Amino acid sequence: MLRFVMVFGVVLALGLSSRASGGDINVIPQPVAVERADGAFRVTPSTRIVAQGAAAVEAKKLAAALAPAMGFVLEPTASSKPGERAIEMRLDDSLSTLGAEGYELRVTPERIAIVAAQPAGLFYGIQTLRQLLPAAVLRPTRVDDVAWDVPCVKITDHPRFGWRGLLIDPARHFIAKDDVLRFLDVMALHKFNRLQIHLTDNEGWRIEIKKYPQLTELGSQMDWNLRHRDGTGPRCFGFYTQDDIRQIVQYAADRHITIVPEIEMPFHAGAEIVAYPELGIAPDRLASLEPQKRWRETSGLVAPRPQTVIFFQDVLTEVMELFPSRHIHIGGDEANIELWTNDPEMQAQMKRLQLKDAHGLHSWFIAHMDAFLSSHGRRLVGWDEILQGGLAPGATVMSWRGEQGGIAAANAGHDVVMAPTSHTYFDYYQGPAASEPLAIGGNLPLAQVYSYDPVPEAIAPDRVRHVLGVQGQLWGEFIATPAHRYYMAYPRAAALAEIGWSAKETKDYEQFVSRLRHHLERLRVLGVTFRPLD
Ligand code: TNX
Repeated sequence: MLRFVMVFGVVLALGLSSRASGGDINVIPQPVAVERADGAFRVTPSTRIVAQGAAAVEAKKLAAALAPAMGFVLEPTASSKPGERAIEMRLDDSLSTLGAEGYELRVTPERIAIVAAQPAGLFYGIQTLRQLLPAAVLRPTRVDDVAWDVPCVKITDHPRFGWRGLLIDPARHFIAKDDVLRFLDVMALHKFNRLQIHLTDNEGWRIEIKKYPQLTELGSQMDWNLRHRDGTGPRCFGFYTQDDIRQIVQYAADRHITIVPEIEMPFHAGAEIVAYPELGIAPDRLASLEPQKRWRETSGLVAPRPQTVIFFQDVLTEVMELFPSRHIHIGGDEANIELWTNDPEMQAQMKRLQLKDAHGLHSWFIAHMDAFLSSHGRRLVGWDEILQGGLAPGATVMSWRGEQGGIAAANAGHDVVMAPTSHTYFDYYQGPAASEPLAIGGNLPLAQVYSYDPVPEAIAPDRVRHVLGVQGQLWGEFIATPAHRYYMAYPRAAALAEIGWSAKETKDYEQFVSRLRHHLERLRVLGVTFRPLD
């Protein structure tokens, strides 16, 4: 058999005859450097996990990840005896050259060593180790008759980008807390580190805000049932209590994932207009309507008068208490601002503030949120419409209507996250519409996701560092169940994970698909209802 040495994804067939045992290496996302050697380390009930201090916290996660399928718990210990077969996990400053998320993983027949500068790196080393083991290790129940062999290898790895995200949308169809937690588990295996949760939209307000109880009392109970307008579909209402949120945030943090909350404003705000009509345009008329009818009257656009600014800042105050994320997303997209242009009260306000037009008013409103978040040590993120009428100084732009917004913002010295519909909208079809479940539209096959490079050439070389990373969107208008969500997400999210993590030089679609065939077995074992390959 040939001996393969892979460095930067270049496979060098050395032509040395040797026996490689312990299975192939099919890790997703592709690690930066993989050097394969002969032999394997066998995990048995007598294997020790050795770790101290902060490394021991990660070591417990490894033990917990292996226990269900293996049927034994490898209790971490502080030290091992010489010669004892052990999985060693260690923090080492000298690996800070690999960044906060990088790690080194060495496997020999006697020892596995995962070493990193930071706990996150150890965690990603664990995720790689899980993928080096037989896929059955991911089964939630005990599997007998499997040799838990890890092929001998040296892996040096670190991510290309610091923002590797997905978005879920419980506003359109509510997502039960436990389903969010399962979703995070699968993300962690792919080394994602951001989950944006679209918590508010016309169809529902999904987060308890103590100061404004009607947001959830009224605003979370609207069963729009977008997918089944005849009312036969699954119910789509509900909300997260503040305790639910704390639990989700902690569960994510344990997996080195930051939850980025999104509170939509000033458009996509129908749920808050239902709950508090005084936020809307022509509020007296809105108040006289039945709550459910209110948002359609203003298509979900609030009137950004000073009291409205205070309302959203109050909401953000509670949001900041719950979410440690440095980035707080305020939406900002698709505002039908003609409604302001045509409204006498808003016309008067624009005049008073000496604003040229409704774009100026949009910017004025967003700038207030930016200043507010900045004064609390946070950063505002918004969809690329926040560029119109002038970008607030501290804002990060999420570029969704193509790449232009991201290019303009990065070249102007703002941070950006690339999330263009063309490559990252996982609510779009992934094959011929006739043979796919009903989707919002579009066409985004796996190969197209994989082809994406989040750094467009039009970004000046000295501005490239402003590209924080990349994010895939699972908008929820047509996604009502976990099974369907996984179908839309995977395997496209596996391709996205590789775009966000792996070195550009290693990208090779054929080789990705060949690894993916093994990876799909892992997803199957995990119960992820992915879309099969063509
Ligand atoms: C546009 S992307 C939206 C979402 C929809 C999505 C459907 C963005 C910032 N706004 O509200 O769910 O299209 O693909």
